[in-house]
Amino acid sequence: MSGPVAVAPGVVLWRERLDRAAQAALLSEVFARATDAPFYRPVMPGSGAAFSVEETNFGELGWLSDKSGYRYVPVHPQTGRPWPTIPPALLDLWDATTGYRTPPQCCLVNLYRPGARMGLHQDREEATDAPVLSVSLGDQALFRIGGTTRRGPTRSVKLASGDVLVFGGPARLAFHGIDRIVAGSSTLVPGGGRINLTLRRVTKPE
Ligand code: MD6
Ligand code: FE
Repeated sequence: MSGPVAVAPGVVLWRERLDRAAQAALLSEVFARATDAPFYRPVMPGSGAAFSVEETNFGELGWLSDKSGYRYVPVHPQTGRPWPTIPPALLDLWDATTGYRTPPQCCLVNLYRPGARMGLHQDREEATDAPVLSVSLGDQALFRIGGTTRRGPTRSVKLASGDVLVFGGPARLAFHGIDRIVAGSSTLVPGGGRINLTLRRVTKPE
């Protein structure tokens, strides 16, 4: 683990914050929960076009995109069951890196098989000033971040397995996305690909 790097105002990156053993332990916690809350392919509001990433969630609220919009929901859209709990190691990481006064309510899990990507977007369905904490596992990804308008300059940073990013302050509403995955750059995820976990506070703390 090296010291944090400031990627942009409000964006702090710890490369390899999780070592290989911690990555493997977290990955098995993720896949164990995904047997109860299977990955599904969300669709875009309006058009109904399928995402190239697959998703599931942990925590009291899960982020969902479907034909009627983006929102947080308490149950899995296919099973109707509550989402599994957030892995304790992630709650510890939230405390250690964000220092935010209350725990996260959502862990959105994105699964990128080779070829999957995520277009530039803002995360703005959360009614709070809390940062978002992002953990990368598996294949490297090219992460692009810009400003708070869709146009304008962007910069790219490679995210590798074990990297942890805190996204807050002036960057909280910055556009960002994943241009591509470097297939075969890691052996961590069985079948290949990348998992990204983002921890979010959704509602304002009391
Ligand atoms: C990804 N990450 O790394 C996608 N969102 O696969 C995000 O969309 C993201 O890394 C909010 C804050 C941090 C992020
Ligand atoms: Fe995002």
